Amino acid sequence: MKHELPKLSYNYDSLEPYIDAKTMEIHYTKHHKTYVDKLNSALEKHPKLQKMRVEELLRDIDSVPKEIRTAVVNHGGGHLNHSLFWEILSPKKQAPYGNIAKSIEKTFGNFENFKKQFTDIALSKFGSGWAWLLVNNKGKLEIISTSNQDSPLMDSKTPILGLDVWEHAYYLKYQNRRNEYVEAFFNIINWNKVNELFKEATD
Ligand code: MN3
Repeated sequence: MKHELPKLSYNYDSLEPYIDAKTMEIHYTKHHKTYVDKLNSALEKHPKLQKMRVEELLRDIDSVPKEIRTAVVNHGGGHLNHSLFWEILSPKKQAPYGNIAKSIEKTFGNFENFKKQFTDIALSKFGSGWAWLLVNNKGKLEIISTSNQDSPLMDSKTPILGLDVWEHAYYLKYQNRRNEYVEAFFNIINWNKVNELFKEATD
């Protein structure tokens, strides 16, 4: 079984003006595609691992053979992180609602505090990586960042909202203005999907 690029549920230009069509196209057809291809080639000689979901490989990364472990972390992580990212974006502006909205208020005081903490983490990530809202192993919401394509799953944490802060995610439109990109992100979050993932992670 080969891993595949997931279908997008919107067009490259659907997230304009917040994420431009050219960035979406390159990000999806080049960057994400390369993670998928390199994951498949890393698993080429490991038929047993080919049958596993990327989530399973990453949750138990220590049992992945040493000679392909780094490739699975980088390319498996890259594949999974981007697959989540596309899903939690929406062309239609939504306000946070439901259980996730309640839980954000409970954990961070109010939505503005959450947004500020998430933004601070996203802006202070040095170099390439991701900012996450996740459910930790105690079932609590937490904001963290990870480097490169490291997945929070390797640390037993389940991501429910993620923002790619690699320069390739925003440089064409925003150049060095990562702050404007992070601000824009809050206009295109698919809270419906985040609610779903929150439910799965806490069930
Ligand atoms: Mn990316």
